[in-house]
Amino acid sequence: MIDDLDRIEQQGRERIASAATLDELRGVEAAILGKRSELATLKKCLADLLPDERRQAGQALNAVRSRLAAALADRRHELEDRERAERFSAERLDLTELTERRRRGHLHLVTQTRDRLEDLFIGMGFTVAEGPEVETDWYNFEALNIPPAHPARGMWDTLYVEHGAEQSTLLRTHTSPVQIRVLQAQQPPIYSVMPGRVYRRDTPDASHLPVFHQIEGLVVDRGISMAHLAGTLEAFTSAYFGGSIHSRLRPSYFPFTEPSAEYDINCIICEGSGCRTCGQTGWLELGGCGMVHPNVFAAVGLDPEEWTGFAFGFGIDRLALMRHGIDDLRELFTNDVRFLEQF
Ligand code: 2NL
Repeated sequence: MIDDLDRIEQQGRERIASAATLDELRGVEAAILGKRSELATLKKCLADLLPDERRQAGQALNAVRSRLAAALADRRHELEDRERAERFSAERLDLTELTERRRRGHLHLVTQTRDRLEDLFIGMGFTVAEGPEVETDWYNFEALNIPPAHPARGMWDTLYVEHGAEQSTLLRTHTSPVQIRVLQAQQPPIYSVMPGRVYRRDTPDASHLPVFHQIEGLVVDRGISMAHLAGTLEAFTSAYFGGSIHSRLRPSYFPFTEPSAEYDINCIICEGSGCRTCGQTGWLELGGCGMVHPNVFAAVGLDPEEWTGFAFGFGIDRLALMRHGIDDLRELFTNDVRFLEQF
């Protein structure tokens, strides 16, 4: 009987070890410990033995039974761990892979630049205004003190739209008509910026495009002076380019401002010492500005004795080029993703 028990234990351990799944292990358990197992049969035979032998054999049988039960439990834990690990790895969703494979787009460099400019001016207390891109001659020129035969009309190569009387309708050459619309719609005080797309009849080259972007600013209040203009542009300059870049004004001419000035900043490449970008001058021209001309106030029915104001304007595309050291405007709108995705 002891020999039988040794064999039963040995075979039992082998069957336990070779069970590859929990299901198989349950089958093995029934076969070696169940009612129809060899152990159960042996147990029934105990009754035929003498009392001394019966006790000895009974103890040996129970010891084998409990060692096999322990081996079964160990194997069960092992298989449970393995099956859980397999289920987890089968159910795993790799979400990082999704974000890596899908290339995400982003806002165009010019849009980013425009958003940043708007944010800065909003931070300085300005509101943002927009208006139509197809305009009348009156809004684009006449209200801005540029009557039909004015020699300054040559400053803007205009694209006309076939609509109404000859040359009465055009693609706006600057965002100034939006300023006229704001002046008509609101009573001063006005502190607004007008960003947007503008059009000129130009052949594209490194520094000209027939479609480009401008932002203009307009302040109308009582007692506004050139000092407010210079201070506002200086505050904007250091906010946009950093505290080491400053601005200056140089006398110029625009029909809609008097006096008028060019707005320059320290060259952001050499910070003023002179380089190729600034033509050794240390300064970069950013745009124009001036005090709102009395004739512009008159065109919108404001009393130039009561109201004073300044205006400024500069190109958004050019600003984006300068900030990133790009040397050709056309790169911005060729729409080569390999170029655009850098910004
Ligand atoms: C430039 C120069 C400028 C203005 C725009 C303006 C608008 C009104 C009245 C007076 Cl309603 N002025 N705008 C004034 C001076 C310069 O832009 O170089 N832009 C790219």
